[in-house]
Amino acid sequence: MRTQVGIVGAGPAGLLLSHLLALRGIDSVVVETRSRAYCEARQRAGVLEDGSVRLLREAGLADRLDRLGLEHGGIYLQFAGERHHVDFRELTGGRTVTVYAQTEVVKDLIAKRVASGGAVHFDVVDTEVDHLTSDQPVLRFTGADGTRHEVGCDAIAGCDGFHGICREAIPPDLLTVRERGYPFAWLGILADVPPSTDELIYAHHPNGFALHSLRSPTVSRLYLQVGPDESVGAWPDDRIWDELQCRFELPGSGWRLKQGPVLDKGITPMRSFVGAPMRYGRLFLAGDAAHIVPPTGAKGLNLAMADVAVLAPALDALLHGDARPADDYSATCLRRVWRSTHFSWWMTSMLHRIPGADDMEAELQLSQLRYVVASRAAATSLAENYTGYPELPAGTNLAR
Ligand code: RFL
Ligand code: PHB
Repeated sequence: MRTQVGIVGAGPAGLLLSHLLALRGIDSVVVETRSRAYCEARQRAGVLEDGSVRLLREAGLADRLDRLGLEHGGIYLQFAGERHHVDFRELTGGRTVTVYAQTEVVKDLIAKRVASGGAVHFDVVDTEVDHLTSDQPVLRFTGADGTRHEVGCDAIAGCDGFHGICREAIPPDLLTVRERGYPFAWLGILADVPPSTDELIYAHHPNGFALHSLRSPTVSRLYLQVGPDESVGAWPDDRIWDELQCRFELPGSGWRLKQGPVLDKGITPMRSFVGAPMRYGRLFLAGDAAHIVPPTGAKGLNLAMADVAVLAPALDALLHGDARPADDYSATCLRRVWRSTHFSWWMTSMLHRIPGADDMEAELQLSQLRYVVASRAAATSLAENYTGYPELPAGTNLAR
């Protein structure tokens, strides 16, 4: 087998890259260890920045997004028993975000790849990448029918997430890692109940952080800060709802969280991680394979999409004899990655109960929250970061 670009991983990064390359007439093969059904059902992110929505529209991927996505002009920050609105539209001159689940983005991408005859191999095992410093790197995998394949490529994209094999193919002395763990995790549920809010609520509470997000007019997505080593078994539905009611309570307002059947439940650890450079020879890392952020700023999916928006034109140029954009790929992406890493760390530190924190730290946290909702400058900074960074290049020009 031969292809121009071998892509490891059929998450948002790998699938979108494959599509952006196809728009440029570049051939790719995507390999994925999980089944198609698993990839389409995995509950993860839910918020798209302005720039991500524009990219999907320009790439012809927004039919369902334009019908089903929920445009939000702000968020609520709740603390000390009060709920405050941060108005993104007003603060940023009209910028918004769109609530559209990662499951739907992935479904749209897979449907498009399959409809246009793109090669996506699900249920593969034993993926290997080799000869990465030559100009003919090799991708090997065993397909669902047990056949071993070897694919000669011009370049390989490692879009295989945080636990994939591609980052580990870079010699450790050539990869600089910066990382931070957090002493808590998120318990997330999907509930068959209409949202109790028109926009996301980020709640700071003495018991810990809570987030009310949504998936559709009839389905809600809710999160609770829990201990780093807790198991889902310790959280029966009643306990989850009681804790959510407590953390979102607004005394005297009459507001109450609507409850319904829990459709999905999972625990996500929190970590910041940046591996650099995002390239080794003809191997290019994109998305979670290179960097992860805690979900408090809703940045993970958006960063994955921004990376491949830079990578597609860079690979196009490389394949046509111009190495410069590929040489700049890592540095270009890392500027956005570090901005999002800082913002996610800042949101996480401001909103969670930090185990072991003393009264001094608790007061500093509350002071920061009061400042964000009282100062136009501080609120604008949050709004600008949350909605995205038009000033940082993401290579959204799809034309060659
Ligand atoms: P993905 O989505 O992890 O996709 C990588 C794909 O690679 C496959 N793979 C392999 N395929 C072939 N051979 C191998 N050896 C392979 N090893 C792995 C995997 O099966 C997978 O299908 O990475 P990508 O495309 O970079 O996309 C990134 C986003 O998925 C991620 O940043 C966000 O979802 C992060 N994230 C969240 N972000 C938010 O903004 N809000 C959230 O609420 C949120 N929740 C989450 C999350 C990430 C989670 N992970 C990674 C544990 C919840 C979870 C559970
Ligand atoms: C989600 O809808 O899953 C979501 C929204 C905002 C976040 C994290 C997750 O900050």
